[in-house]
Order: sequence, then structure tokens, then C-alpha cells
Amino acid sequence: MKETQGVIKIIAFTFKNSFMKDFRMSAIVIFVIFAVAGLGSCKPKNAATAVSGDAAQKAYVAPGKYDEFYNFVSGGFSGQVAVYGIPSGRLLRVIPVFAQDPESGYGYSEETKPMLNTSHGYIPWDDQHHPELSQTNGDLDGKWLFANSNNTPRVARIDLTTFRTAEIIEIPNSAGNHSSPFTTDNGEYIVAGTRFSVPMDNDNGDVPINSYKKNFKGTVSFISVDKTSGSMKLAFQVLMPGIDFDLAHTGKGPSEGWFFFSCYNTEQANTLLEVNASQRDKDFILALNWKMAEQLVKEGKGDRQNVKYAHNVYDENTHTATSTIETQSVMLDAKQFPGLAYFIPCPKSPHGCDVDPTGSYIVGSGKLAALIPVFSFDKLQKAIAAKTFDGEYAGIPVVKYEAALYGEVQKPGLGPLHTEFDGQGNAYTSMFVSSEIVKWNIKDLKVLDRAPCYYSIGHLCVPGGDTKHPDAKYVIAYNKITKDRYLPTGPELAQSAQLFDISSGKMEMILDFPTVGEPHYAQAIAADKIRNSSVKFFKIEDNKNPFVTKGEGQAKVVRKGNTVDVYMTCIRSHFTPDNIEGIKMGDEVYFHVTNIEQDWDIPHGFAVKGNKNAELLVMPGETQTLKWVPEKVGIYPMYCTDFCSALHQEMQGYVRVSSAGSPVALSYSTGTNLPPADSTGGSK
Ligand code: RUQ
Ligand code: CUA
Repeated sequence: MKETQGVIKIIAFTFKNSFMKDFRMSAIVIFVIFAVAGLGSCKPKNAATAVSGDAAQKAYVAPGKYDEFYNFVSGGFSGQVAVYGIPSGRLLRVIPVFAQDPESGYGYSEETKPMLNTSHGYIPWDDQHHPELSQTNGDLDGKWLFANSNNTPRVARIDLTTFRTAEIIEIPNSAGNHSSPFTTDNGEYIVAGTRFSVPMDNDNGDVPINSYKKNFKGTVSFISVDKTSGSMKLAFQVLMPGIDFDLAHTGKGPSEGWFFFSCYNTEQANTLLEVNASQRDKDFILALNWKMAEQLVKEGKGDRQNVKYAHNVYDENTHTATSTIETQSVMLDAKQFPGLAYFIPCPKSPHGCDVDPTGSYIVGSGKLAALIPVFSFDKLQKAIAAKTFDGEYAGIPVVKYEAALYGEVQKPGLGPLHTEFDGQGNAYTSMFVSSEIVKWNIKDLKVLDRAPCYYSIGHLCVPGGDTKHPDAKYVIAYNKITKDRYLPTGPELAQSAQLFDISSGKMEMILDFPTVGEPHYAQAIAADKIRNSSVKFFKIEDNKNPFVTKGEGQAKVVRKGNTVDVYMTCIRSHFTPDNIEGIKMGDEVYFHVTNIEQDWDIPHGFAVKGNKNAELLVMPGETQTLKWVPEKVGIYPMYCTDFCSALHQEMQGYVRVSSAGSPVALSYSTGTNLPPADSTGGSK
């Protein structure tokens, strides 16, 4: 009885909090959940909330020692990706992707501003949910990390030699790019499924919202990735009925060439979805034959459309981003090509859609379901061949549930969301409502172990957990609610992850670590696959930035009308030039700062009083540009923001700004006190 009360308390607590999150549920569903909880079937055993000292030893990485894994964790509404060491949980880096970052100047410097350009103009923020490591032959290759943005649909590619965002492509005909950026198992494509259905870009969008069923459509897009350069291109889009695409995973092995997407709102509701999109007993998993789609496009099929989307590329030769508005897309209408797409019924608003390492099983996680359906790719193919259909939905065949079903995990817990795998025949599913990770066996579908999470787990991650060969030493939980786990910090508490050792076959919690932003999906990779290819500095002789200054002797200040370009160098511990006079009111000044150091871990920063962007943080060998428009006559100090040497505090200088008509000539110097004091005098 006490146990049951405990469960109800957790559920009530979770439910209350879930109202603030995106998992709202109807009263009926809650009733069902309470009924299930009443059976006492899901009470996590061994629910001690603190970890013993012995377990903590396993997360201990001694000072001076490296972590075994890099863990790339979504930053949610921070728009960034954070990188932690596992098992220590130490924060190694925050990579700015879809958000301006004052720490690095990303999105503020002239060179990086184009990265955040879109067809809607400059957008300095987004909601980043799912990082995805690149794969070759179904395994992590350590080259790139892809990241989706959820609000203004975009996919980014991060270069793992620099841990910087190298490319961002916008997705046309999409809204809420949630079902993204999952890779095909050999890295040919990254997918992007629309969360919101909307009128297509070239249709008249000025329609009543309640004409949803008639005018709103969904799409799933395929972005090709060049194997060598990583360069992304919108290869094709598939037009789908107006439903919501949630998550996705690639087929592999026997299911290679297929992609699976979870879908909800098959009710096609456009208001109060928490009730109206929970009406049908089953929504769908979309099985899409992307090899066939690729072939169709090669044959010239599909509708060539004129659309508008931004494609932004950061070039490490010039250390500069360019943004191009692209105009071409190819749209294949799924219902016109038999064999391209099938729907598999999946209980109650599926969220996660995960494929096991063998590629034989597809796991759907119905957020509101009290079981986990596991589909068999083999059975799916047989059902398709025998046309064992349950009619069609908007022109797309619906395979009979039982015909594709391998089996169901019974009473796994409440609110299944996401599943990762250990490569030893087991699956780990996160349970949002009952706040636990549940381990189960894929063959016999029996629950093997459960571990409580604090609290309300969303995603989880096993290193390589969605590849052919997971590195199953740990599972990491990313929680939605933190409550009492850390020292209080006002109304907002730290976001939180929890690390479990799974090497013994049992899940053992060994660490809590706070995260930056709200963590959604995360992936982890053995550190050895990345760390040796890390760039240590950029070669100054290879710097092709048009405003580079390769040595102090080349430093200069050049006026062209009202534009003043300052070609400046920095090295421990001074700028050249560090005295500049002759700037006038009405001038636009561009400080092009080149860091001429050729050594690892020696960035210099740059800021000037009154600058309205952020500092520059310039890596060795790199050039970055700060735009500055002074608002008043006077003397403006500038300085290095990054403590670079014993004389870092001396790394400073002055800019003199005179009135618009002033006779003060342009001059600049370091160490020579130019111009001579008597030649200019005061400015009055
Ligand atoms: S989603 S839990 Cu993008 Cu599962 Cu966050
Ligand atoms: Cu350069 Cu501090």
C-alpha cells in the first residue's frame, strides 16, 4: 500500500510538473495511468535517492586523467550543444550552433553572422533537440555532429576537428524540424521531418486555421552529406499527409535503405491537441523506402519547385561564413509512388522511434501507452508483399498492426519515450511518467531491470546506442525536472543528467551532473575516435581571410569614406596598433583582429568600450572582425578579454574619436607615441 501511494505521489508530482512541459494529458489518460499505478506494477525497487561512495568511485576521473567518452548533449532552448566528459560529467565545451554566443563572439563577429541567416532574416536563437554523430557502415566515425533546430527549421553540421559549427541548412516546406537530424546508417543522408504540418511554401498560406485537413501538409526531407567534405545539400523532400512527425531512426542490416518516423496527430487536429490528438487508439510509424525515393529522383520523378532557404557555410580557410539563399527543391508526393511509404499503426501518440543494432526490430514508444510495441522488419516486408493492409490513410497503405508486430513489452512502466540499445540483445527505455529507465530483452520482451531517475526522464543515451555496435558501458538519463537534486538556485533549478554504470548487467547510478539548457537527445563516442584529430591552431600562412594581417609589420588602418578598416594583430601581450587616432564621428570602424600566435590554447580576446556586439575570441592563426560605431567624441580603451599571459592585463590600447569635421589625421602606432604631441593638440 505504501509503495502504491509512493507511485501515485510520483505520478501526481510528475503530472503536475508535466503541465509546464510539453506532455499534457487528458483526464482519461491520467485515469488510466492511475489505474495501472494502482496495480503497483511499476514501483521502482531499490529507490534510494543517493549514491554510495563506492559507486561514485566509478565516475571519478583523477585530475590530469582524460574521460573515456565525449558526450554531446542538446542544449534545448539554449540553442547550443554542450560536450561533457563521461564518466566524470565534466563540462568540456559549449558549442554555439543556433544561438549567438557572447563567449566566443559566434553570431556577433562579422565573419560568423551569416551562419544565423535564414529566409526569415537573421535569427539568433533556436531550440536544439537532437545531436547525431555521423556514421559510416552503421558505426560512429567521429567526423561530424549534426544538430536540428526545432523552431525555424534548420540542420547544422559541427566539425569535430574544431568543435565548431561548419554548416547550417534551412529546410523549406517545414515547420518545427523535430524529426531530425538522424542519419542513414552509411551517412548518405540526414533526415528532417516536420513536426507541424502547414500549407506548403508555394501554396497560399493565408487560409483559416480550421481548414487544416484541406490545406496543411507534412514533409520529410533528405539532406545529402558529402563523404569527404561533409557538405550538405537538400536532396529531396517527400510530401506526406498533414500529420505531425516526431522522431526517426535509420534502418540498418536487413532494413538498410528504409527509414522509420514516428507520427502523431493522425486525428489532424489544429486545436487543443492534448485532447484532440489523443482520440485514436493508434497513430503511426511511417516506414519509408529512401533508396526507392533516391532512385525516383534520379529518374527525374517528383516536382521541381522554386522555394527559398538559406544555406550557410563556414570556411576555415578564410575563417568566414557565407550565406546563400538556395531556390531548388524536389518534392515526391508519397501517395503517387506505390512502394515508397507505409504506415504501421502504433499505440497512442508515439514519441521515440528506435531501431535495434541488428536492424531487425523497430521500437515505438507510445507516450500514453501502457506497453511497448516492437515491430519486426521481416514481418513488415512479408505483410507488404502479401498486402496485409488495414486500408489506407490519405492514400498511403496502412499495414495491419499484428502483421508487422513482433511482440509487446507488457507493463514496462509509464510514459515510454525513447529507447537505446546495448548490442547484447537488450534495450533501455526511458519512462517519463514513472521516472525510470527500464531494461528489457529484445528477443523475449521480458523486463530485466529498472532504475529510478530523478525526475521525469526524457531522453537517454548509451554510447553508440543507435548504431550497429553500441559501446555499452554506461547509460545516461537526461531529466526534465530536477527539484531537490541540487542546491536551490531560485525559481529555476539546474538541468540535470544522471549516469548509470551498466557493465555488470545491472543499472547502477553513479553520478548526477547539471547540464546547460534543457537536455533532449544526446550521443556519446569513445574519446579516442576524436581527440587525436583535434585542431590545435590554424596555420597563419594558410589564413585566406581578406582582412588578415600576417605580421606586425603589415598592421595598418585604412579609411574608405566613412569606413575605417583596422588591420590588427595580437600576440602576447600587445595589439598592433594599440594607439589609433583620426576616427571621426559617423565612421564605421571594423577591427580585423588576427591572432598571430602559433601555439595551442592561446586565444586572445578583443573588446572596445561601447561595442554593441560581444567580444571577439580569436584563435591562434585566425582573423575575426568586430564592427564598432562610436556614439560620442572621446577616448575609448580597448583590451584583450582572455587572460593570456602574465602581462595580459597590460594588453590594452586606446582609440581617439574626434568630431566629424575635425582635422585630426588618421594615425596608428604601437610603442612610438604617434602622432607627435605638438602636431595635433586637443581637439577643441
Ligand atoms: S524529444 S524528450 Cu526532441 Cu523526446 Cu525531447
Ligand atoms: Cu591577450 Cu590577454
